[in-house]
Order: sequence, then structure tokens, then C-alpha cells
Amino acid sequence: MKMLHLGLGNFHKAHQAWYVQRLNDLAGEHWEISAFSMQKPDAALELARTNFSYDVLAVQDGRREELRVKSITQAGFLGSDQELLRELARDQEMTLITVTVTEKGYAPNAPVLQALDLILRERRTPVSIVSCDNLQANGKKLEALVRAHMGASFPTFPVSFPCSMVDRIVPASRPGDAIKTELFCQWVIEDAFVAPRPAFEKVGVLFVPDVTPFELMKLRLLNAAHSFLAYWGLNRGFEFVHQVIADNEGRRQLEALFAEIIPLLDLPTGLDAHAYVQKLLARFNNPDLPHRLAQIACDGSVKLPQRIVPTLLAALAQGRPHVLLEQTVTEWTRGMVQLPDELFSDPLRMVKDEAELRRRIGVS
Ligand code: CS2
Repeated sequence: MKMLHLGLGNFHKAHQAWYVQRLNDLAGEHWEISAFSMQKPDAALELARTNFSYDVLAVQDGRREELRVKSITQAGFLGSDQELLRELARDQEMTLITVTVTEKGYAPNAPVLQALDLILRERRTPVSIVSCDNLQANGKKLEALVRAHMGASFPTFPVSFPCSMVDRIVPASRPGDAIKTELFCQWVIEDAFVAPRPAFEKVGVLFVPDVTPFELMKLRLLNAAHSFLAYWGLNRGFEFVHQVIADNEGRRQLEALFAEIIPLLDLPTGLDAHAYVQKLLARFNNPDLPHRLAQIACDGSVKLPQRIVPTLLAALAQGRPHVLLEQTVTEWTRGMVQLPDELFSDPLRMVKDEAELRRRIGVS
């Protein structure tokens, strides 16, 4: 059976492709992934160069686990491999599409929409499309964008967009190096499939009727903390997440941020935000896995509205403490004003190309 993936990067390789590899190894299933990069052909070429095989090395507290991943058996680039995409769209064995295109990929006319448009026009039978990006209600957002993009051409056969919460810290790495990550790995998916799917529950994936509480906990604690650490830390000369955690003041501020957020999270029984935060602090405190603050700092303009703003607005509405929530936004702004004026001449361009501009001026 086949999966098709859009957005070929390190996160996909260390998360969804890693789960598929474990499923094939441990449960005797035979799923293969055809993965496409959206922006540049590099990731697809790199996989071909290494014979569609790479190592994922997970490290934490002196423990290490290595897995050779071969579940991606085909790779392409949206810009040049559209015929291959059409062929996969027609293939009855392909029943599941996954997507990792980061927050800024969810915009009208984004490449992923062109890819899904092309696939769904060619497709004749049901297919499920699972978003694996850090957005609240990611499946619903993707569905709304695809429907708006396709208009009357949206298929009449069943197409579902289950929401999913994904979690694994995967710092950027150099091509050719093993992909380093943490031991922790989590995937919670809305059980709303309209076509056969891998039995991921056999390798620890959780299927639930509603992912909202899991999303809230992850976005508003882990990702919020990450963005806080990135801007607070960069503005004070730190380079990596674990260094800010090891700094007394950094850790104290982070704990104060958690104390503001937790009372505003409406979690069902069974999800314990305090225990989650303790685990997070241990995950962030992982010097064997240096995670650059600059990597997390990218695209703040599309990340903060997911991670900080809703909690800040709730705090304001309820008259609850929000000093650190507000400071996260201030620290982001402070980081931005240190960039040259050219960045501010066209705000839209800034949102789209923040990563590129930061690279050009040597910030990340
Ligand atoms: C990070 C996330 O780069 C970032 O913005 O906050 O990629 C984070 O590492 C993952 O969501 C962890 O699951």
C-alpha cells in the first residue's frame, strides 16, 4: 500500500516516515511513501543520492536509539514531477496523503494547494489527507483552503481531512548527516478516514474522535515555550534551547510563562498540564540535541498567532496575569527591529520570506 507525502523535510523523515518504518518492521505491514518537496528539488535529490535510506538517531539523557529508515521509496519535486504526482493520484493502492509544509504553507495559492488541486482532479476514489503541521484545527484549515482553491472542481467522492497533532523535536541537520532527534515521539490523529490507512495504532499512534485538547496542550505549552525561548534567548546572546533552560533567569521566566498559560487551558480530565510541563522541561534540557533558537525564531509572524496570541487574548478577556505572554510578543518585535529597514518596506514580503531574509543578513 502507498502513502503520498507533500513537504519533504527532516521533520517528515524523523516522524511520519519513522512511524511507517517501525510499522513495517514490527507489525509486518508494507507501506511505502512517495514524498515530494514543494519549494526546491534538493531534498528529493538527496534521498536518491543515499539510495532512499537514512538513519534517524534519537538521543536523550545518555540513551540513544537508531533506526535505519527506508520507508520513503520514491521522491519528487512539485516543480518538475507533476506527471509522477498524477500517476500516484490515479493509483488505487495510494489511499493516504500526509502534509508537512509548516505554518506559512497554509496560504491561498501556496504550492501545497497546487499539488492537492492536481492530485484531486486526477483522483477518482476516496482519499484521506492528514495535515501534520503546528496549526490548530490543521485539517479543517487545509480543507477550507483546498475547497476555496478548487471551487466547483472539488471532488464529489469522499475526501477527508483528519486533524492531527504531531510532536517530535527535530533540529535542522546538514545533508548527508544522520537526522538527530529526541526519544519522545507523539502523533494523535482524528479518526476520520475515508480510505484504508496504516495500522499506526500498533506503533503507538493515538486515534481519537477529537484532537483539540491535544493540540491546545502542545501548541500553547510546547510551541509557545519554544517561541518564548527563541526570542528571549536570542535577544540575550544565547544560541541553543538547552542553554536558556540551563540559565537560572531563563528557566525562571519560562516557568512564569507556564504559570500564566496553564489556568487558561481548558483540558479534559486525563490531560495533566503540570505533568506535561515537567516533561517538557526535561525534553528541552537535552544538550545532546542542540536545537538552534534561530531555527525556531523563523516565521514568528505566522507562528505567534497559533502559539501565543489566543492565550494572550484569553488572559486579557479574563483579567488574568499575562506579563510573560506579552513579553514573548515584545521580544519577537525587539528581535525584528534589529533587522535592517529593507525588511519593513514590504510587510507581506517579510511574512513570506522571513527565513530567506534572515539568512541573507546572517541572522540564522
Ligand atoms: C518548533 C517546532 O521550530 C519550531 O517552531 O517550535 O518545530 C517544534 O520543535 C515541534 O513542533 C516539536 O514537535
